[in-house]
Amino acid sequence: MSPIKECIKRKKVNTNPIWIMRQAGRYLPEFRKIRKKNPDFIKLCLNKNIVPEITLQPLRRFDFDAAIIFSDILMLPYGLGQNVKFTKGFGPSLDKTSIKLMKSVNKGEFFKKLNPVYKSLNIVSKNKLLKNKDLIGFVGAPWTILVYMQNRQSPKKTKALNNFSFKKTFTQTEEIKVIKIITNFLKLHIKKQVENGATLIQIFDSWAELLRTEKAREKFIYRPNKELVDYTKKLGVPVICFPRGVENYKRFCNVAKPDAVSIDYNVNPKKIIKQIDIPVQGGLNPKVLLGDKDKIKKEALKYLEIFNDHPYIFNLGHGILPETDPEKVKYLVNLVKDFK
Ligand code: 1CP
Repeated sequence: MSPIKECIKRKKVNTNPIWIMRQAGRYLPEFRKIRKKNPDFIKLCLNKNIVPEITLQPLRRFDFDAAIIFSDILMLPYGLGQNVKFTKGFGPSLDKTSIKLMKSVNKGEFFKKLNPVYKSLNIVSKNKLLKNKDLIGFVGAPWTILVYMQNRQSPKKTKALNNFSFKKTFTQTEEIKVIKIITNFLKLHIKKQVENGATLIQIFDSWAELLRTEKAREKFIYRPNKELVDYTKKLGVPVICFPRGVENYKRFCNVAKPDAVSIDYNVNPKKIIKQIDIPVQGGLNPKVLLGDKDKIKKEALKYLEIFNDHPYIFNLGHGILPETDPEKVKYLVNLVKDFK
């Protein structure tokens, strides 16, 4: 059994398994070289000749316990007929969408558009480098996808301006309908990833923090995550949820019941360990990796020690920063592997 699965199943492990969110991205010079030659990001995600190699790049350097397929959560709006473009320094820009447009997309068309993603998973799943390691497939959670589909750009851009507001395309009643459509297509996307070799699914609810009341979180975060968690478990694959900034992680875990929960860097690890008993992943602030080795050691050991008697997958509290020196990643991986 892979180290991450052993940890999730609460088997005694000698060392903590480790992988890093966004591990296959912009901080690696070998990725930047490929990216330079492929200016269209969506096209790159759909290139089955290149994606398997990008997915494996971090494993060629570091002893991670998993690879994550090189793709994006915004492949879902793309599959639903909403074009997505990435501009340097700005991030994603999405075309307008409507319920009518979404409803006009059938399963067959959706699969056809995203087929290269599944093909890449299939290819990479057969690689020897993945022996006894997991291949992580992923989706954005329905709420986070809805935010991008409506706002049509990163909420980061509007956050500072007017206290987390974002552009609305849909009325409140429509929002619930759209969440249902999104959820159904997310299920298909999960199923296809699993059929093509994903051994673990992570659900990113990166914009959970935008919802400020329990009532709204119940409707848009807890229950939609639960629906995807139940669905993924039925496929026989473990599922990790990352409801970034959700505030009430306890309630989230009680309702959604993922196999493990990934915590963001604002979560107090000492407090969370008293509140939840499922396996925990992540937490370390990605900025720590920009500091010197002493600082990295101090901060990483803090998490390792707090979670010494709790099933714990080492990871960061959000994606690795593009300016991170790969040498620091190597240092962190060795530190985690040498602990205990
Ligand atoms: O190793 C990996 O994780 C690579 C695969 C991967 C994943 C899991 C990418 C490649 N993106 C994602 C997930 C993702 N994408 C999330 C959830 C994780 C998180 O919260 O960070 C989100 C919110 C996105 C949306 C997205 N795609 C953004 C963020 C925009 C914002 O609102 O801040 C950006 C910048 C992208 C583009 C992107 N996706 C992935 C890469 C390597 C890049 C950079 C593209 C480039 O080179 O310009």
